[in-house]
Amino acid sequence: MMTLYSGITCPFSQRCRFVLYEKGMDFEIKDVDIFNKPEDLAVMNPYNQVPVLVERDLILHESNIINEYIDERFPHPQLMPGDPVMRGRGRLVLYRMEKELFGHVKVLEMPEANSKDQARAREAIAQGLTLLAPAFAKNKYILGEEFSMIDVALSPLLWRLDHYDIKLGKSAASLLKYAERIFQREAFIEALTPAEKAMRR
Ligand SMILES: N[C@@H](CCC(=O)N[C@@H](CS)C(=O)NCC(=O)O)C(=O)O
Repeated sequence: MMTLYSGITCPFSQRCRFVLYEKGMDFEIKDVDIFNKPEDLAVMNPYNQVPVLVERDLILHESNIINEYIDERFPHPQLMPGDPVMRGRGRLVLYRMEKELFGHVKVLEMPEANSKDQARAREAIAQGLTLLAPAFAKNKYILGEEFSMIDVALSPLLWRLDHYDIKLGKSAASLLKYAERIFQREAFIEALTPAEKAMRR
């Protein structure tokens, strides 16, 4: 059985919980307090961070790497595109999402970050999401008509917009409608921790 070491408010851990619930197989989630980390976390992950996935003698860290492993190990429903061209495109979107959005999310997750850096991070995220928004006027999901791993990866940020105090203008309306579509998925709801549920009322 797979065990996921997961932070109860960690957006990266939420991605992995979401994929585990989409697959509907047996797994165990161990909640980790990131302000009081267990000693073995640094043994499992040299960066001493969650999420970490353990399955027998395999130990993985990095949310997108963990999610691709789960997707290949349990292929139904497949979340990375089956076609190599679309898979290549999907990986590129994931890479850019990490650089252009989640790099800033990390600043907002750091209690020690100063308010100037946090304001800059909010601004960069708002700009990045506003640029993404027009695509949802014609596409149901990020890669087109099919829900994929790329939607999984973005969703924890969309869930936290109010929590991070990020305001989007009217031009992002189609993105917010898309977000509601993701939030209604059964697996998304099941994967939320009580602390994450409290982020949106
Ligand atoms: N790139 C990593 C980021 C993981 C990450 O930043 N985890 C945070 C919690 S959200 C953490 O463990 N922070 C504790 C620390 O850095 O000491 C991933 O995608 O898994």
